[in-house]
Amino acid sequence: MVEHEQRVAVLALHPQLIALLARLIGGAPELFQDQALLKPPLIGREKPWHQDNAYFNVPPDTPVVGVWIALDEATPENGCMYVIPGSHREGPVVHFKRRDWQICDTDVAAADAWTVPLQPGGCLIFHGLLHHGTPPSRSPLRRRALQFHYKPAGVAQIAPAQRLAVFGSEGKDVTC
Ligand SMILES: O=C(O)CCC(=O)C(=O)O
Repeated sequence: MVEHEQRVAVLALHPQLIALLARLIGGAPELFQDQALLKPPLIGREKPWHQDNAYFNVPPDTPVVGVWIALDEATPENGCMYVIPGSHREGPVVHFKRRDWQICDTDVAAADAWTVPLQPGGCLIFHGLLHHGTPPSRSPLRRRALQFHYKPAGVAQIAPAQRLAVFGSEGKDVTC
């Protein structure tokens, strides 16, 4: 979107945001993914608990930062973010192909979860290893969001097999 829509580029590359991200990342941030996340009314699907780094071919402990911006009011009813504060400090955890590419439900400290309701324009900034997800929506209110992901500029790429050796469950004698 950033390459095609100036209004998105203005947000994703805003100098104040980039300065904040540089402090969090400890170096120059590089935008590498932008997404529109649409949870429709009444039928919006769950995004189960996961760590974003499980999806990215960068060294698993890379300080990737996600920026999730609500475009509509986001509430527990229409599928706002749920996070487990501090869970990024546990490092990478095994993901399973279940309802999605996700952390096993029984491996998540769900009792420690915080909901993150946001007004339109409100923003959640979070580490790529944070355990997070969104519930299904049965609300009549749609929930739209933008999400940008940044990594340290110049960070090495890894092969998918290297990523799965850490985040994948195969060969680890673990069940879900
Ligand atoms: O917006 C959502 O419903 C889920 C977003 C998310 O956690 C992700 O894309 O990694």
